[in-house]
Amino acid sequence: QPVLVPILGDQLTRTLASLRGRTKGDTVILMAEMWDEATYVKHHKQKIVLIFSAMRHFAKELREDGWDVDYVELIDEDNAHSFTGEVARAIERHSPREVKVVEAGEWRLNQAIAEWPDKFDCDVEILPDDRYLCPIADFRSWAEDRDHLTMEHFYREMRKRTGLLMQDNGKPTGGEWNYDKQNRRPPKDDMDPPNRPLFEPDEITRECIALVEDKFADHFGSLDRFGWPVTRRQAEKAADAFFKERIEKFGPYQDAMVHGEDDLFHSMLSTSLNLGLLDPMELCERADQAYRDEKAPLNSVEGFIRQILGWREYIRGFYWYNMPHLQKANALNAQRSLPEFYWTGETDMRCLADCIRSTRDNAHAHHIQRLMVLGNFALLAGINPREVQDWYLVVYADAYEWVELPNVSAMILYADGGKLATKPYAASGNYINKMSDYCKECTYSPSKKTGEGACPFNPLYWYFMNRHRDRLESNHRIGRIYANWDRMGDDRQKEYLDSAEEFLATLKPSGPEYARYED
Ligand code: FAD
Ligand code: DLZ
Ligand code: SF4
Repeated sequence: QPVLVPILGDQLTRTLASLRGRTKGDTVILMAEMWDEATYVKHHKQKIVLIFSAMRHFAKELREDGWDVDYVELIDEDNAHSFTGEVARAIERHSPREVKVVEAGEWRLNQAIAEWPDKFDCDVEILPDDRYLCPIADFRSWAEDRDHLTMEHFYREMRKRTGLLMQDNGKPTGGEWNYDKQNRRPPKDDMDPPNRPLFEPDEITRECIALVEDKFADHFGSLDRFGWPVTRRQAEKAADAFFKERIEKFGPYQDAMVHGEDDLFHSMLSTSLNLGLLDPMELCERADQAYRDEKAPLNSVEGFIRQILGWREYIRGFYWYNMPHLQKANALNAQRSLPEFYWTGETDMRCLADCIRSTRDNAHAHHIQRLMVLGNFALLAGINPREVQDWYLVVYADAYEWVELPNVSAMILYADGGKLATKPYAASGNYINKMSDYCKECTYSPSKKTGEGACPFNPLYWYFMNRHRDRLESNHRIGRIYANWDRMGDDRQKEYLDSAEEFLATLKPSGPEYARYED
């Protein structure tokens, strides 16, 4: 009787805890393409192709290596289309003595897995996912006695724990923990960012593209530019290109945005990291080494390590610490429907239109686009968290609930009431104008504050601040701005509020059919 090892679509790592120490003759690996996973939201077409293709490549490599892989395709007749259903069928086929599974990345699936010991006759072992650098239990004990879960504090602990960018005397390399002040450069005309490598679809990927065009035709997104790494080898090439061509300017231009420039100096490695094709510690060590070899400046290397060792781990810990209530949190009582332009891209707001275009074409947008353009608009316009969550989970190829939900609910919408962010990331058109070239050719003007032709972010900003004055006035990081508001006087304030309401009245709501199938 073998051991059955089910592997999920984002667990494509050779050293996965459930595979470590196993012998080939004694193990059956189960992988399944499932309707439930492919449609719990209507994922971007590129995201489904990416996951199916990476799963098929991973299964092929394991087989070539001599492993027994039972791979269930989406179109297999008896496919049960759920994780529990597929494991139940595999138990009938293989009569294993034990099922060994690594916990899932999402709460909903982990709830299902927790029922397996009662459901199945054989033994079931559920292992922690140790591909992350901070175990969930460690985050919990760090978080338990704190009101504010400041990422910077968590990050410093992780630096000390891993020794990344640390001196022998226990001080941070270069004397500072954080070099963000050097990392806010606006875009320049001669930045000349190199393109990331796009990987030409091979036969397996082409089959997945045909499958997705056939079965998921009404899902959001274009497949024309599909070029994501689908194997570890390709992901390593993508990482090589980043360390060779882009890390130097990664830091300074991290928050810059340029119309039509979809990669800039970002690593574009999140899809590979989240699938398990790349290891977070290996990437951080490589960045640390690049600094020590004088191949990359400290502000870029520290910035990159902070994103992975700090933000990524912190976000995952935050997710498990706050589930399941994070899904329903709506501290600002935001109730407006998501505007339809988030799906169609049809808006005169040039910044939003470009971010949505990139999202549709690449299943990707940079962090600052997700945060300060798409997220800022959703926050200021008071879009309900449920629809914003669905949108982000659908549209990005790197989106899984453990990483999407805290970023959306707590980081951009302040829906958790401020546990993650010390103040809402709210900004007027000024910020976008400073950090991008979007405004130059926009129908709207960022310097016009109200009325015809004013950048909608300007009145929306004050509309938001006014609406949430009770909650925000006492916040030491943002409260001071109310003095500016009060100085404006009643007539000017009314112009702002009327302008915002007039704009909001023009928004066409989107139907739920974009994100979810009907029940
Ligand atoms: P880089 O800029 O090169 O950064 C390097 C790596 O750092 C990323 O690959 C990623 O693994 C990690 N990272 C950076 N910021 C974050 C963060 N806030 N949370 C977690 N990891 C981070 N990232 C996802 O992987 N999946 C998501 O579903 C997702 N949803 C987001 C939703 C919103 C509203 C926001 C504001 C951010 C979201 N992010 C998400 C974080 C970030 O935008 C992406 O990780 C990043 O844009 C991926 O591109 P990159 O690999 O070029 O990143
Ligand atoms: C996202 C996704 C999709 C689209 N399809 C599958 C699938 O068919 N089979 C599978 O094993 N996993 C898939 N996934 C990834 C899972 O949804 C993911 O493992 C969970 O969301 C946990 O992070
Ligand atoms: Fe966006 Fe306003 Fe600038 Fe237009 S003017 S691109 S809407 S920030």
